[in-house]
Amino acid sequence: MYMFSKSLEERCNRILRDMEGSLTARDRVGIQDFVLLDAYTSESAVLDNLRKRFNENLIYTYIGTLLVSVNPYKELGIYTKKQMDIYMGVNFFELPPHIYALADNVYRTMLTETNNHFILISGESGAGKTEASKKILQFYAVSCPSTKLLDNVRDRLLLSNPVLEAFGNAKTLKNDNSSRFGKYMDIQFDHMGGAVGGHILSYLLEKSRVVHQNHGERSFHIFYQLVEGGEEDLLRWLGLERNCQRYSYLVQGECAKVSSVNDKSDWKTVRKALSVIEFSESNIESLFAIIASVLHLGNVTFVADSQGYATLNNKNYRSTLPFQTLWKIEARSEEVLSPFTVDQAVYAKDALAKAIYGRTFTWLVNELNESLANKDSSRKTVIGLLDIYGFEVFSVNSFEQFCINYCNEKLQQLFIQLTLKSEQEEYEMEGIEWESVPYFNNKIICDLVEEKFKGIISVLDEECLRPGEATDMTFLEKLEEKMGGHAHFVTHKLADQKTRKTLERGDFRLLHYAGEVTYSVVGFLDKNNDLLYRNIKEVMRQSKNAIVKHCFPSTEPDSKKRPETVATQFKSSLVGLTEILMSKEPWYVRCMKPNEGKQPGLFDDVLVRHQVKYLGLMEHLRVRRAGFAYRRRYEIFLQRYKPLCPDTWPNWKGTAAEGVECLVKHLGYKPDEYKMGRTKIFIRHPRTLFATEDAFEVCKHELATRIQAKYKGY
Ligand code: AD9
Ligand code: MG
Repeated sequence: MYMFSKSLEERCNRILRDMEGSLTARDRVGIQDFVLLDAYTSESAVLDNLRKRFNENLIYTYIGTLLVSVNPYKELGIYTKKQMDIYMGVNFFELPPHIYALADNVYRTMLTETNNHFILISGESGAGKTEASKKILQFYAVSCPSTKLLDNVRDRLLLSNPVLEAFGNAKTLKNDNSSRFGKYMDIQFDHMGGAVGGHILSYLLEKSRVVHQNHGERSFHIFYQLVEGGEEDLLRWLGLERNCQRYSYLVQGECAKVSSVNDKSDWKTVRKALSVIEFSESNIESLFAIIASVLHLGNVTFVADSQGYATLNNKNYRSTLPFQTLWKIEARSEEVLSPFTVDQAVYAKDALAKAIYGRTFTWLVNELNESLANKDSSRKTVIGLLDIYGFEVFSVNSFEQFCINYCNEKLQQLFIQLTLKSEQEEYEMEGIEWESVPYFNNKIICDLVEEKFKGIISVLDEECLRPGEATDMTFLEKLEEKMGGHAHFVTHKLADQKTRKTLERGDFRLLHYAGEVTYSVVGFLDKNNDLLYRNIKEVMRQSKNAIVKHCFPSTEPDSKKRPETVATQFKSSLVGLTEILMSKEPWYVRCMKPNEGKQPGLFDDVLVRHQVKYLGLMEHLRVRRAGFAYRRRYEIFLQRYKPLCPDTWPNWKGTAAEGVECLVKHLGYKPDEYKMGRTKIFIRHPRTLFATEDAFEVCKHELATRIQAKYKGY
């Protein structure tokens, strides 16, 4: 439980006690907040500090209220209940940096200011975003008020994670548990701070993974969990063998087993989670029947008949399967596919597998939302957690990486807008003297990708409108025509001689904020169109499987009206996300990868330096250092703290600004500790504000005692 009601003395004693018990000199290695670093403009000094702390297993460091985290790739024992207790209800800078301190600070700010917040967790693939978001959720689960009803919500919030991860995460070359979808989750709190509900928004699942994985990668965890962990009778019922090697869709990457992943025990967790979240047994059955049917579908092969048309290869036609859905798909699709060549039939089969899985994932998110929904209409405040797929570069990058990296580009833009840009604009607006800090604005890259009529997505959509004529290569040619000369775009044709050697004819390269990525255009048109044969949709509609039926509704817009392309849908959903985030107070966790080998204890200077650069940490630090950590409108500041000064209490007659001036003079603020803007007071260090807040607590306490004494005799 939180400490709001405890006296200041009690609180201080508790902090001291806890600190004595848990803090050692080791906890103070290096500097805990980069803002206090003397050589704060030196990248090397920042890097040294990060390395020094990392070597002592101190993975967290602040830049003001921003938390920098370096993935330790090992268990540190710093996420215990005891640690949570230490951080609960304690001022941000009183203890060593921790993700719990940030979570606690966001929570308490939300409660005192009754407004909405979000935590943007960013960093490249494998940097620790998903882990960070889980730690935050776990902290709230433990620290928020508890009742029987609230505990039920808490369990559902916590258990939604393993379910979503099973269906939406997979092993990639970068990360054994890589998020292959974007997730934004609102945790809703009532006015007492109880977690009363949640809502999840998911963004573009990488469903192509269902049918194809690159070498060293896997499909989504759930497939392996089912095959490895599924109960005997369940597998029998689904017609599955306990052997991943048997399923063509599971062995493309030739690494069905991963040492860091335990599919068997994860299966148990997911099964249990589905029950707690109250999925009905029939829905659970339907869900696993779909997973199994995708696996069976993957094993369907075609041979050419005497006319060269595709026909089902009967060897794989197993008539003993208990569920009819699959047969319908196959049996009917045989009719549908019969005029196809073998290649076309395989293509249609893969498209179907991807569509079924993608739509089932959407269904799953909707079901989780039903389960997390808070039916009570009273006003709630929320903390949003954004955990999206990180920036990634592979040896071959395709449409999926293009979308993922574009998304990261947008989040970087949001970060810039909310921190570097708006911060500086605010000083200007408030007339605060300020030496501006230059920074790289990645808007130019966002525009290159998304600008109406001109951007890469527009060109791609245009090509998708010319079926039969356009190809991936004509798309590339159009890009060359339109983007030629752009500082962040290059192709084989446009490149100078030296760069040309590093590009294939079918590539285009984008100079992203986080580094160069070369994309192969192969498959761009197809993946962006994401078309499914109408006949197949009709067959799916007749399925007996309740989820499939639901996912292919008869009211689906007809093919006469062109559906929006994948990239355009994604672009719109990111615009929607930006709007959601812009209406809330931002907090940041910047995650970093210490090395490319997922190794504990290895700090690769070059790699970390690169991340320090592109994450904009130096610029952020400069703005923070020169800036003012805290600002408040005069009216609000005066209203809260006026009891601290006899001249302002109980009523101040002059303007709010004059009242604040009088108040801070009385409190002994030194001239360099604060500045008076047009509408707000700016306070340089949080410690000044904390001292004021503590004085306020004491004053409140005294006031209450005096009032009590006064009315005692009545
Ligand atoms: V991706 O963009 O989804 O591919 P993330 O989400 O940034 O990526 P993730 O959180 O999944 O990375 O972390 C990768 C792995 O690093 C985890 O599976 C853990 O094994 C490891 N990790 C990350 N953070 C921590 C931590 N705080 N403590 C210990 C960690 N291990
Ligand atoms: Mg992740």
